[in-house]
Parts: sequence; C-alpha cells; structure tokens
Amino acid sequence: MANSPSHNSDAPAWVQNDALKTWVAEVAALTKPAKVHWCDGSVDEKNRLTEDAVAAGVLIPLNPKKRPGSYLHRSNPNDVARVEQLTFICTPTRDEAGPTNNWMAPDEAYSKLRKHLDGGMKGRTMYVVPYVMGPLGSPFSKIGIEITDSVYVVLNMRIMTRMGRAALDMLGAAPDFNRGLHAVLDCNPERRWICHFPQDNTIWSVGSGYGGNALLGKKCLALRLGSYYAVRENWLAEHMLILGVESPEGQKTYVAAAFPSACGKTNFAMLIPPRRFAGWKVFTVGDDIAWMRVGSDGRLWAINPEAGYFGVAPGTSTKSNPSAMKTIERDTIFTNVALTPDKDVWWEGIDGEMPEGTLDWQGRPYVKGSAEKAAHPNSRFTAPMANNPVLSRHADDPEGVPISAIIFGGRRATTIPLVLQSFNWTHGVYLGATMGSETTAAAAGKTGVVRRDPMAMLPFCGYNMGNYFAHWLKMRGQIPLPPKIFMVNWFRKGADASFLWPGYGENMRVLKWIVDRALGHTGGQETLVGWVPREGDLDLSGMDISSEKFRAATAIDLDEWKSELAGQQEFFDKIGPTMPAALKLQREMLIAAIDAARAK
Ligand code: GTP
Ligand code: SPV
Ligand code: MN
Repeated sequence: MANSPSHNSDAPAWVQNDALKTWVAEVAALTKPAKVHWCDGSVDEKNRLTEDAVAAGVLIPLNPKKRPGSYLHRSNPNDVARVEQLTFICTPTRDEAGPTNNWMAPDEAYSKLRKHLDGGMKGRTMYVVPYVMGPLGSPFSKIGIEITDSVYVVLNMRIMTRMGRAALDMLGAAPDFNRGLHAVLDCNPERRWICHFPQDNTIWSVGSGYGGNALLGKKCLALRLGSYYAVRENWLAEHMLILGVESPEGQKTYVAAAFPSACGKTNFAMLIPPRRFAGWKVFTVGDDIAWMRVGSDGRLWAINPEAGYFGVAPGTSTKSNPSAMKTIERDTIFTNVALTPDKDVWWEGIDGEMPEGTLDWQGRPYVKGSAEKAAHPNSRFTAPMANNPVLSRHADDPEGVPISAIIFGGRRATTIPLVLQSFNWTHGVYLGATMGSETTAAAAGKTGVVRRDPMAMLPFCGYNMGNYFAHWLKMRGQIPLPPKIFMVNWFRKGADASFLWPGYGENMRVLKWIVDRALGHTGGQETLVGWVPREGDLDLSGMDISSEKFRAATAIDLDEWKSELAGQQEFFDKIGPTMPAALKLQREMLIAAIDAARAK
C-alpha cells in the first residue's frame, strides 16, 4: 500500500538497520510515492535505472562509439546552478548560522518544507540511496542516506560517492547516519529550498535537481554539515582539491588548495607539467573537497570524501586539461552541454569548431554568431575518479595523505600577485579569511562581481563565519607540524583585459616554488604582504610570456593593496563580534606598514 507506513516491509533482506527502515517508512508515508526502490549500487541496477532514465527522456544516450556508456541530461532551464539565496542553515539560534548564512528556525523550516513534501512524490518512484563519503572502512568517512525522487540524482550519486550495499555494510545497526531528503517537486524556483539541520544530522532539499542543490553528499553533507562537525571534533572540512607532486627523484609532496567555485580546482588537481618539467608528475587525490585531521605523526592528513568529479565543462580541452578529457571518454553523465549531430558533446573551449547542426544546452538548433553560449556556462560532467589517468594511488587510502602546503586562490583581475607565501599560520589564515573572488556561473546570480569568499567557503560554511576563523586559528595549536600557507592568483588581467599568466599546466612553475618553499629548499623575498619568489626563483624557461607580463602578474602595488584593505573592513564589520581579534590586528598591522612605507 503506497500510502501507509507498511513500506517498512518493502525493505529487501540486505537492509537490516531498523532506524533506517523506520525513517524510510515515515518518509514514504509523508511523500506518498508510487514505489520505493532501495539502491544496492550494483552494475545491474545501474543498467536498469539508466534504461528507465532514457525511456523517461531524463537521459539522452550519446554515440557509443565516441562516448561509450555516456549520456546527456538537460536540466530545467530554471535550474542550472546552486541557489545561495535559497540555501539555509537551520540552527536553534540565528547566531549559530552567523551573518554570512541564510537562517531559518528548524521548526519553521521543517513545517514549510513538509507542506510541499506531503504527497510530493505521488506517482513517482522514491529511491533510497545509501552512500559513504570517504574511503570504505576509513575512520574519517561518514555515512548518509539520500532519499530522492530523481533517477538522475541516483545515477550521479553512484558516480560521486561509494553508493549501495557497501554503505549499509559499513553502517551496521548504527542509527546515526545522515538523513537526506530530496524531492524535485515541480522544479519551481518559488518552491525551492535547501535546508540544513546540523543538530539533527539532516538535510531537506526541495525544488531543484541540480548539482550541489540535489547531490546531498557533496556541498550539503561534506561541507556545510561537515564543517559544523569539524569545529566540534577538531578537524577541517574544506572546499579544497588535494594533489600529490612527485619530483624526478621520486619525492612526493601533497598540497591542498581552496579556490572558489569555477576558479580552477579540477584543472589544478589534474595538472600536466610542461615539457620543461620532464620527470615531474602531479597526481589527483581530490578535486573539490578535503577532510583533514591531525595524524599521530603531528602532520595534517587529508582524504577526499568523493569518488567522482562533478566538473565544469566549458574551457575543458586536450590543451587545457588532457586528463579530464581522458576521464570523460566513457561512463560519464554530461549536464547542459551542447549536442552534436553525431551525438557527441560540445562546449565553448573544447577542441575543434562546433559542427554544423549542433543543438544548444536546451536542445535548440544553435544559431552561429548568437550572443548566447551553446553549452550553459555551468554545464558539467559527472565522471568516476577511476577514469582519471593521473589518479593518485592514495585517492582511496583510508589514511589519506599528509599535507605540506595549503593554497588559497581567488579569481582577481587586480591586486593579488601570482603567488605569495604567508609569514606564518596566523597570517596565512588572514590571507584565506580575506580572500576576494569574482562570482562565477557556479551559483545563480550576476557573475564577475568581486566578493569576499573566505577560504572559498562563503557558500559552504555551515556555521558562524567568525567562529570558523577562530577554529582555523586554534588548529595551529593542534598541528605540531603545520603545512605552510600560500595564496595564488591565476586570473590577474592586463590593461587589454586578457589574462597575464597562461595558467593551466604552466601553474606547475608556481607549484614547484610552493613545494620547494614548503620543504625549505629555496629562498624567497620578503615583502610587506608576504614572501614572493626572488627574480629567477620561478623557472620560466620554455614558456611564452613577456617579462612585462610576468612583472605585471607578480607585481605588488601598494595603492591597490590600500583599497583592498579598505574593502576588507566592510567584511570584518559584517562578521561582527565573532571576528577574531588576531585577524583584525593582521589587517591593522599591514595598513600601518604600508602607510609607513609610502611615507618615505
Ligand atoms: P567547481 O567545480 O565549481 O568547484 O570549480 P573548480 O574550482 O574545480 O574550477 P575548474 O577547474 O573547473 O575551472 C573553472 C574554469 O576556470 C574553467 O572554465 C577553466 O577552464 C578555468 N581555469 C582553470 N584553471 C585556469 C587557469 O589556470 N587559468 C585560467 N585563465 N583559467 C583557468
Ligand atoms: C561548486 O559550485 O563549487 C561545485 C558545483 O563544485 S556544485 O556541486 O553544484 O556545488
Ligand atoms: Mn566546488
């Protein structure tokens, strides 16, 4: 009976967890689906669900000769990115969520969403998706169950997480799994809310089927709730890629880097060193999220909680990111890219011209010369990390990898130089906390506006931002051998509005200096704002950049810094009473130092 809690008996024999069965029965009684499907994660199940999705028009099969096992999904055109203004932290008090988050009282949020969830899955299949964030068997890992009425979400979760029976085997009889409830409803922006209940380890998301709004393990669990647990349990949940650099001598160094959404994490994590760096290799551990804990050796150890990549398509080519192009050759779900007549994918920046007869991301014939893009600027690929030719051997390691350097980097046309090393941990936290970046298509709203995006966590910190800064400062005392902290900017522009630094693989030159500095192998020059490479420290040989451009990319202009520091005041004021004094002092000291230097 679809309308009664008798769904309890629908659970297959391999589902033994009573708390789970009870919860699923309660949700089914509320949402009243026609059918409940428990996901076991098998290949057979994937094939059946894919067939269903194709039959329903949710997935369009791509050319099996060109993209075996791959599909295109076109989302509702009103649902193409995260919606920050509809994302809420639902803590008992507003102060816990803090001034940078939208807040709703838990009771209010539950009752508001419950109204829409009541009968919200009528006539539809309700999927129960057990998943693990983190390697199976790792003490770092967390188990979630996402209930969803979207087969597209199920198939994405199967790529992005360790999904299926393995998660329930790991959970055993424990009742403390994350409870995620997701329903697309009629995909109406007027009925779209993404609500987090940290005290209840619960996420309710309605009205969107897209990315971080709907794949609840990713931004909702791994970052917003993750950060909330991390501050209580003395670890860090961060919007960071993790990569390993191997020198020709075989020395391996691991680095974690926080860049805001659509600011280069996937690309940096898969970097192919230029010819000049023969013998150097970069391996991907993760491309979006890092969970980091202090190890028994006193170092900071990181795992990637995800198992796949939900990567930005536009700009991806064999020139910019050959490893990503290999990764998406097969078994990939593409969302909102353009479709060529021979059923392959196309987007702005991919290799080659757009073929005649290409359909745009909404399925309309593309009119060449049109002001609109053929692929949506936030179009994405979902691909298993196992496809990545430069996947680190440690990507699935329950222990993770030891981090020697942390990098913060925004998208800034001015002010921020190519690379900067902080003087110490506190100064590094200040650099991260005051990071600015231009907004991108990864979130709904205007793009290209500079905003403060501390540690690339503005949309993902699940509690009061001032307390988050305090947590970062406090972590220094917990890490006997802390990583060194750096800041980079691949996006500085010249007077002609073009990028000064070629980026992508050439970022290896900067990464090498960072690794050398972190290991104490090379010098640097002290400036008022941090350490920078001395003339000649960055190996530029075999590279196409004029010395004027390089100088402009690395320049520290004290006038620009003066206005940067003025801009930080507004943000500090917004954080208010929880803003740590240590960070305010960093800013004041820098203002004083710049004033003194300019006074002559
Ligand atoms: P999310 O998945 O949204 O968190 O994004 P991300 O941080 O992983 O960004 P990604 O690597 O997908 O890059 C986003 C956009 O920036 C793409 O269009 C890239 O082509 C572009 N990009 C990445 N690295 C560089 C770089 O070094 N220089 C320049 N100019 N552009 C870059
Ligand atoms: C981001 O916006 O940072 C992403 C894409 O990685 S989403 O999963 O939609 O959050
Ligand atoms: Mn991201």
